[in-house]
Amino acid sequence: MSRCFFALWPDDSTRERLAAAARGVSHHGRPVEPGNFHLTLVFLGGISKERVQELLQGASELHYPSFTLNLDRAGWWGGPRVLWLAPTLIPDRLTRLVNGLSDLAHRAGIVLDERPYNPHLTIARKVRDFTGSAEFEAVKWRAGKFHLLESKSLKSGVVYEPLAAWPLIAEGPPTER
Ligand code: 2AM
Repeated sequence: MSRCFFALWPDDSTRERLAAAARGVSHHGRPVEPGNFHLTLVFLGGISKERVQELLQGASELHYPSFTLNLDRAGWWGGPRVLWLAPTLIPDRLTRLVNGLSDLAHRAGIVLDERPYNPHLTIARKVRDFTGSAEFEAVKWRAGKFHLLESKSLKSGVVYEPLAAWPLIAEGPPTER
């Protein structure tokens, strides 16, 4: 079984800008390595090799348009104690992509988390409280691909390994927000 999820995986320059933004958010938690930064689209959990193959095939048949995310907001959830960056405005194209990938996962027989989708990029864990102190430049992230990632627990900690990537189709300017 592999622990997998679909995600947006930033390119190097976006990753650097995200790292700079994350440094502007004060906390006493455990920072996430910038090399691990990602935005989960659909969390799949532990799945078999056959399921992975099915998803690889299914995802290659999807066609969704690219979009830009503006990560302009820092926040904290007390339950899982994670600190994150998120977009105030959720592009309709992101929602459509997540719905398409969720349908694909359902068709492969994967039972998904039923909680509403809340796009966020975790920048620190084990954060006991957050004063809201954040001074950073919003990061515009042009999402031109999506990835299937595998989460691997190593002695040195968790790392995410991209298993495959698919392009999002470049289209004219969005008509929706
Ligand atoms: P998080 O950053 O808020 O922890 C890999 O674990 C990725 O999948 C993380 O981005 C994690 O979100 C997300 N995720 C979503 N649902 C999850 C779940 N039920 N268990 C673990 N991770 C989950």
